[in-house]
Amino acid sequence: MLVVTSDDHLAHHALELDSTNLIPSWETPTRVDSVRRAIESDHRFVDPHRLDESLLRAVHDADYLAFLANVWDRWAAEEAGPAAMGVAWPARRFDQQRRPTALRGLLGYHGFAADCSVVTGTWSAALASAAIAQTAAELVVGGERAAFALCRPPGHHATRDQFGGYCYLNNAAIAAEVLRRSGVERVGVLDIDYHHGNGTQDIFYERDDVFVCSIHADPAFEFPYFSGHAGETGEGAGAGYNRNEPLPAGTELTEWLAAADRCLDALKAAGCGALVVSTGVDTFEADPISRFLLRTDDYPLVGARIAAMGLPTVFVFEGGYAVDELGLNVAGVLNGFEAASR
Ligand code: Q9C
Ligand code: ZN
Repeated sequence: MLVVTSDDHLAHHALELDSTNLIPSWETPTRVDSVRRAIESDHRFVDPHRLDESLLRAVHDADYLAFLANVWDRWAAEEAGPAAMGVAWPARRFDQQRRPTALRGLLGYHGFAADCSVVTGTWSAALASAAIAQTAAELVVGGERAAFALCRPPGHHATRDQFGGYCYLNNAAIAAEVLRRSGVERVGVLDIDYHHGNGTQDIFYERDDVFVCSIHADPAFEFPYFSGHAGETGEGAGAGYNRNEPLPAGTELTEWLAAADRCLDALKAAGCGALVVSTGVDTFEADPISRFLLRTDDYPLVGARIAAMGLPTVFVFEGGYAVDELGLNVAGVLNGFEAASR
């Protein structure tokens, strides 16, 4: 399969508030190396195309994009310290609409979690990551059966106007938008990351042309805590075009695949003409921040299930933090997909 990647992510390594410690984020630059090494002999690598900024404006608000483009420079001028982080968020009964002018206020307005900060290389890395997802989708539009966007930072937690969960720009949403513009009338997003893809859900919640399905840890016990319940099924024109499969801690392959099959059946019944797979492998049993129990040998079966849809497919890299095994697990998904596609 064609793999799109670049080194433009290397200057992005954020800090996160982990329990009561400020630590280097689990979402590290070494994650891409792990995957690259595991897949370079079996797949062909290509460079990203130039970013089409109209795609960013299609899935994110203009004031959010302006905030992201400027926040680091403003932080460096006004504050000290290696990472720009929020300290207060517009919680219940606060004014959700009014945008503050202070930098600290904007960090809360445009963010939703203290696991995620902005550092000097964040914006350029996020733009490069988006360009990689765009390119993988363009390759599929050009006739490839599938392509893999090996990008970071990840994207599926980023909403129309908020960063969080290590995500700034929603790469999967950008890929879906490319497929829509190519004439695919309904695009399916299958989010297999361990965490709920709240950002992708948010972006497409009121649309029926992109059907978002996510299989994830129940938000009752896991991040992002406030999104991802089974009752969230879309609104307005999007009613019926969002599906969540929250699962308990300790979930193993059999239960996970049953949930995936419910998603794939729903995407098929809705007539989706192409698929974006938010490919997180933090479902792995040894993932340091997660509580599912998938094994390395399980991932080819995951890929095969996706291949059975018979749809043009864009894989977009998301989470996965067991860096040593990360590459093998991603390779399993891609190789399982290809073996079942032949
Ligand atoms: N200190 C993705 O997998 N919470 N994001 C971390 C550990 C947030 C994960 C808690 C996890 C976000 C793309
Ligand atoms: Zn995740």
